[in-house]
This record gives sequence, C-alpha cells and structure tokens, in this order.
Amino acid sequence: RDLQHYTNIAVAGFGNTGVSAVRFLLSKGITPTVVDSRQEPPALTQHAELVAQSECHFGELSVELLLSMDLIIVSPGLDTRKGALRMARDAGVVLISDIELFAWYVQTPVIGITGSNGKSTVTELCYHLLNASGRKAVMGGNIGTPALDLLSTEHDCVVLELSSFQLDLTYQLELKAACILNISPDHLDRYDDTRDYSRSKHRIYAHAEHMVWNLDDIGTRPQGTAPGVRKLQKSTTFGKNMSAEGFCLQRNKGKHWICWRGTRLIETQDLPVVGVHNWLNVMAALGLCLQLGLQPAKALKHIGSFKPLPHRCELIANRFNVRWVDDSKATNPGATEAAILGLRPDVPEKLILIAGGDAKGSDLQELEAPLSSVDVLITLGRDGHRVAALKNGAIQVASMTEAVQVALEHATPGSLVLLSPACASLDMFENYQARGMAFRKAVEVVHAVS
Ligand code: UMA
Ligand code: ADP
Repeated sequence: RDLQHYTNIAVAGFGNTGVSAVRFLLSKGITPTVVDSRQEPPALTQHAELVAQSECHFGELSVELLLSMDLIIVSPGLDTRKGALRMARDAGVVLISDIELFAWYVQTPVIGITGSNGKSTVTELCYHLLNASGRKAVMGGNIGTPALDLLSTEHDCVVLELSSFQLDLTYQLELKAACILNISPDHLDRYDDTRDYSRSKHRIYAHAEHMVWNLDDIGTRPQGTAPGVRKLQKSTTFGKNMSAEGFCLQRNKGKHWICWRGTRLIETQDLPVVGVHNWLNVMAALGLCLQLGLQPAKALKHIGSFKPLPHRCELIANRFNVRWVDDSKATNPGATEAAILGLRPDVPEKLILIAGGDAKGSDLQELEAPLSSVDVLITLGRDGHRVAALKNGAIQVASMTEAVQVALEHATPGSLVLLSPACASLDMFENYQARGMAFRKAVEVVHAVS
C-alpha cells in the first residue's frame, strides 16, 4: 500500500483515468512511464504539460517495456486478459486500478456503489442527500471525476461509483458501506460469462464494513464464504416486497410508501423520480447514507430538491397527449426491462419502444418477456435486427429520425414513446448523450412539420 515500494511505475491508458494517475504520481515526486495503445490518445494535446514531465510511449503496447515495470496503474478501458498487459501480469508485474491507488491514500470515509444499472442515479442521490444535510461530500469514479482527483478536494466523505472494470483491479478498498444494486448481463465482451462479471461486482464487498443489497435480486446478496469477505460485516436490504427489516415498499389502495423497519417514510408520489426501479434506488441511497450517520427520515427532507439525471427515463415532450421519454442511458437489457415494467402501469394506451444499437456481446434474450408488454417495437442500429427478432411485427428502421416518424404514425392519445435501446450507442452515435439528443431533436422536428 505504498508507492515507495515500487521503482518503475507505469500508467496504462491516457484518457481521463490516465491523466488523473499521472497528475497524482507527479505530485508524489514520481516520474511515470505512460503508455497508450493509440498513437494519439485524446489527452495528448489537452495535457501537454503532463506529457512533458513523463516518459510517454504511444502506439501498440510494448511487451518489453511493460515487463520492465513493477507497478502498472491500468485504465478501465483496457482489457488485461489479453496482449502485453496479460503478459506483464503473468510475469508478476503488479496491475492495479486507479481506485486501488485511491484506496491507499484516502483519509475520509467512503461509500461505494456498483451494479449493472442505477449506479449514477444512486451516486447522485447519495451526493445530494449528504450535502443537503450538511456534510461535505464529493463524488467520482465511473460517474466522471476520476477518484484520484478527489483526493485533492476539500471533503469529509466520498461517494464512489464503481464499474466492474475498476473493481477487477481493486484489492484493498475499505468502504464504510458498499452496495450492489442489481446484476444483469452486461459487458460480456469483457467477461467470460455473467458469473465472471458478477464475481467482479462482488469485489466491492471485500473490505466493506456494511453491505447494502437488493432482496429482489439474489445475485447481489453478499457471499459470506467468499475469500476475503470479513466475518463481522453487517448488511441492510432493500426490495419491493414487505419486509420488517431494511427498506421496502408498502402498497395500499393504489398508493405506495417507502418503509424502513416497518415504518412508512414517504409516499412514492412525493419522490422526484419515476418508476419502481427508481424507488429502489432511493432506498439504496438511504441505506448507504445511514452508514455515514444520516438518518433516513432526515435525509428525505431533502429529496424534493433532487434533480433526476438526463437520459434516464426522462420525459422530454408531451404533445397531443402522447408522452416521449428519453431513456438513452439504457445500454443493456436489464435497464430497458426496468423502464418497460416501471412505466407500463402508467400507460393507458400504446407503449411504443425504440430499441437497438450495439449489444456488446449480450444475447438480448432477457428482453423477450418484457417486450410482450410493448405494443409497437421499432428497432435501429447494428444489432437492431436481433432485437426485432424477439417480437413479431417489429419495424426495423435506418435512423433515429425515421424511428420517431414511425412512432408518431402509431401513437394514439394516451400513448407513450420510449427510447430505451438495451444497447450501447457507439455504432451510430458518439455516446448515449448524443443518441438522446438525436431523439429529442427528431421529436421536435416531427412536431414542427406535423
Ligand atoms: N483505450 C485504448 N487504448 C488505451 C486506453 C484506452 O484504445 O491504451 C480506449 C478504451 O478501449 C476505451 C477508451 O479508450 O474505449 C477509454 O478508455 P479509458 O480507460 O482511457 O477511459 P477513461 O477516459 O479513463 O474513462 C474511464 C471510464 N471509462 C471506461 O471504463 C471505458 C469512465 O467511465 C469513467 O468516467 C472515467 O474512467 C473516470 O473514472 C465511462 C464508461 O463508459 C462513463 N464506463 C463504463 C460504463 O459505465 O458502462 C464502464
Ligand atoms: P448506471 O450508472 O449504472 O449506468 P444510471 O443511473 O445512469 O445507471 O441509469 C442507467 C439506465 O438504467 C437508465 O436507463 C435507467 O433508467 C436504468 N435504471 C436506473 N436505475 C435502475 C435500477 N435500479 N434497475 C434497473 N434499471 C435502472
């Protein structure tokens, strides 16, 4: 747990993580070797000052160079199962994530959030509730600001969103509380199978004092016997069904309440987020913040000022009694399933779904059952035909504009058009935000001309 133990230190990947790692190492008086498989990594021009102070090798990763290192801080976008990194690891070079390095130096309590879906929402919820209640929380990790950059900020606690890629190379992260929100197939281009992916998620519990997990998703339950799991860890659950312990939902005459230890805390219609999956996210955030001393009833006094995140089940237009919802951040089948099932009860007419894109190795089979709750399925993108194959009568289109036009033709008053692709966007767009903006633009255009 000390950089002083290593002589030759490399940073692999010169994107956001790489930049933060180089900056951190330089601040400790260490001159890192920086490698990136791209000839011109994105940070090259923006961070010329860091390049000038480091020893940089851009282009195909050199096995010889990596074998001469004793510690490599690996960016999450790099796959260590193959190529030069794999060889370095097999030869005994220590490979760690930026999160592991952060863990060596952080001095304030940290809470960590992982899961296939809802990580950013829960991270933002915790950040908001803690700060609104008078704590000085900072947030980062997979959500955007690299964890190492947080170390130089003023704060009294840290909220970290953690991806499976980051957890893979994290060994000693001590968390006040850790949560796996849910596990559904994702990133299967980087894992052997869902079990392998799930194992990576479970690494978040290894050194956590308290574990917050989802009673409705047994895959999130801490595996007490797993190596490295502490014996005295405590846990809190959340879930949809009534439970005397932890957080749950109580239903009565069409209304729902979030309850904690059997006591009603808040009616869900008073929450600023929609859909059952988001109510579960609120419960998870309350369970995590509790471990930093914030009582749920007190935290909920500030829930009203939480602003839902864009591109996550976001209502972008309501024209002629047809609602248009942007859920572009749904990049795997689990997220789309949650959107369909969460919104369906509130749609008296047709639920029209626009889906498809880059399926990232997923077989998409999980979507078949929820698609039976969809009235019209419109597909686009590289794997659009594979989504279309899951439902009779699906309509395949070539662009977002065409998808929106077709949706409008089918919509009746009371219908809802949902963009929830179940796939990544990179086959057609720069990122999921650009896909969401293309949807929004197309919705504006069809209404301007109709
Ligand atoms: N790359 C190369 N060669 C290299 C290094 C990277 O081709 O030598 C490519 C990668 O394959 C990837 C891209 O460059 O396509 C970016 O990789 P990176 O590791 O440099 O990424 P960073 O800019 O450091 O951003 C990473 C996270 N990205 C990934 O895990 C892919 C960001 O999460 C995170 O916000 C940031 O660190 C700070 O912690 C983004 C993400 O997409 C939002 N995460 C995935 C997800 O949420 O599904 C896991
Ligand atoms: P992540 O950071 O894990 O990608 P986000 O909060 O950005 O999570 O949401 C990503 C997608 O997952 C969105 O489409 C959102 O509607 C959906 N989602 C959010 N919370 C959940 C949940 N608890 N279960 C399933 N899907 C969810």
